[in-house]
Amino acid sequence: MDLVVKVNAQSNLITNIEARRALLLNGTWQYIVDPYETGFYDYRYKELKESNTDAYWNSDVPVNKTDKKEHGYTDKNTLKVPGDWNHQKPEFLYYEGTIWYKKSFDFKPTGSGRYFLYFGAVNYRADVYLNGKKLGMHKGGFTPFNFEVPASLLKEKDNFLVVKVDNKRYADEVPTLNTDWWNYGGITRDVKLVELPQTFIQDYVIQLGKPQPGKAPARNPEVSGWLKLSDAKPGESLTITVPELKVKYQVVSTGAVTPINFKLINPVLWSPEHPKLYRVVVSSATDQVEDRIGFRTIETSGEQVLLNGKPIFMRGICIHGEIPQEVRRAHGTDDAKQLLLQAHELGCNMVRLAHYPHDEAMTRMTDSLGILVWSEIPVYWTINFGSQEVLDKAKAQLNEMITRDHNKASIIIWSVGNETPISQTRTDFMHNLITEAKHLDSSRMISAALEVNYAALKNENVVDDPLGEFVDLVAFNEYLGWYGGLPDQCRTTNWSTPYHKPLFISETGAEGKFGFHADSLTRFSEEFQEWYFKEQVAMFKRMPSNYVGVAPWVLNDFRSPKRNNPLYQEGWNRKGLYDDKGNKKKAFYIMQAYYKEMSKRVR
Ligand code: GCB
Repeated sequence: MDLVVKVNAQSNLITNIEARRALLLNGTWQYIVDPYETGFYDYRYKELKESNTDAYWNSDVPVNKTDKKEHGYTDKNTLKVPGDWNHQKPEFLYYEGTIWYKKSFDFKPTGSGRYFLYFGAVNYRADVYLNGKKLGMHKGGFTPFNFEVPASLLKEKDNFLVVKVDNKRYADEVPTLNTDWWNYGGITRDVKLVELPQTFIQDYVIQLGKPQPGKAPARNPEVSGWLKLSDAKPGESLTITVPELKVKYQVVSTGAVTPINFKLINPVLWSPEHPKLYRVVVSSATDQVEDRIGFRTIETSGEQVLLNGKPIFMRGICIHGEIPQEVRRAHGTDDAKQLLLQAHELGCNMVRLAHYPHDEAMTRMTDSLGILVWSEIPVYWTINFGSQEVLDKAKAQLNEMITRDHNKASIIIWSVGNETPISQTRTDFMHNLITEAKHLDSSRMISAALEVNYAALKNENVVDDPLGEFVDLVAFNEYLGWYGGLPDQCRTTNWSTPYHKPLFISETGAEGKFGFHADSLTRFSEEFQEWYFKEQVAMFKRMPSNYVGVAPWVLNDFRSPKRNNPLYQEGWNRKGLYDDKGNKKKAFYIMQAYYKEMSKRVR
């Protein structure tokens, strides 16, 4: 067994925030729209001093009648949190810039605890201020972060919480300027004020270690991982119980991070057929936290993917974190349910959460429904691979994605990016991310969606991107018949990889507008898309024996400013198997039938 005692030293993210006592700060927030960032910079474009009364993080209420105030929060201007701003007001539909959010709240601390403001996600940059003091700044639109709030800063009445949210795109950010999805701005996930003891359980990994290569997990498999306290407390007694399995494991802490290692006696292993989750209770001298954790093993063995020691075939679908019916970012349980039920109807046992970490409600639900997950950071297309700073930003997001979800059994693949153009600089950058991902979590597969050069396509195509050497699963996006030639080209096309690893099709798709009917040669018709999938499925059936699954692009039509055909697109990417109203297109039934067949053949 390999012992996974790896933790990124800089990370202060608190895991399993759901289980913590917290004041939920969701709801109505007041806002000021500030395209020139007047509330942040003075007229010489220097950042305002913290105490400057013109700064929008400071009170908007004049003290004397002679005071000059040029900003103010009012109930005339409010936004709902969580939620992107674009869908909430017609004037914000295409807004990319800064909006200041403000929430007043009362809070009575209960004792001698520590307090943290936790944000599920803010797209893209968040500067957070409480009662005029800056708590911190975070970049990255899809991962959580928390800032400690000194207890002395909290008031019983009228705390003045301000978040400056800026979703402008920049070349040196992750993602970069160019993406094929809409850049929804705002506080898009939950906000909480969390109360914790002085020394608390900050993070833990309670997962099965890797099994002996190619072997089924032992009847009494070993949990190996670690437990991290907020402060180094060597000598403290730590306990993990799994009541249903009668496990009570005790260990003495060795510092901030303590390795753990114990056996489970004959557990029901987590799988799509039986997504068993166990109640797990973690305690230290001063803290206790509960979780629901599934135990399973995942590995590649030769050219196969083994779940609990048995080969699997992944019947996947790519999903954007968007509710197209309301043209907004998805968040929370209801949205997760809607998207996952759609995938379930298609016959999926796997989802690729593209192209960024989705709301935690999604991965909690995949855990309880038994749907395998590919989770990805938005290292997308042509980010600045030559920049150390950009690499650090990508690593920070990788770290946050993994820390949030490393106890979720459903997640089997961490992806470090999508369709990155081959060059030595790119390969070094991506290799670095893969190494980091393995360092953070050596129990899951690491992958990246590689791309295909359509100009160079032949009958025999080899997926030989040099990154193939470093990933566990060779995954590639192909759109043969949409971006290259016509769908009948699939008849003579074969795929392989020289890396002797499992091969996964991480995207394939064509546009079709629901309700537009024509002959199958007419692009954007449902019939064209249906033909495309018929030819693709016939090609899948000729894939080599290391073909382990496919995730078509994409579950639903989604908003993209790059899609400007005035008849068929109008700002929508129409590659959904469902349209933006939830209607199933003809192509849906082709994939559904294929998945039905595959579910009988391979488990
Ligand atoms: C891709 C990208 C995906 C796009 C899709 C398309 O290869 O990975 O983000 O939306 O193609 O529709 O072109």
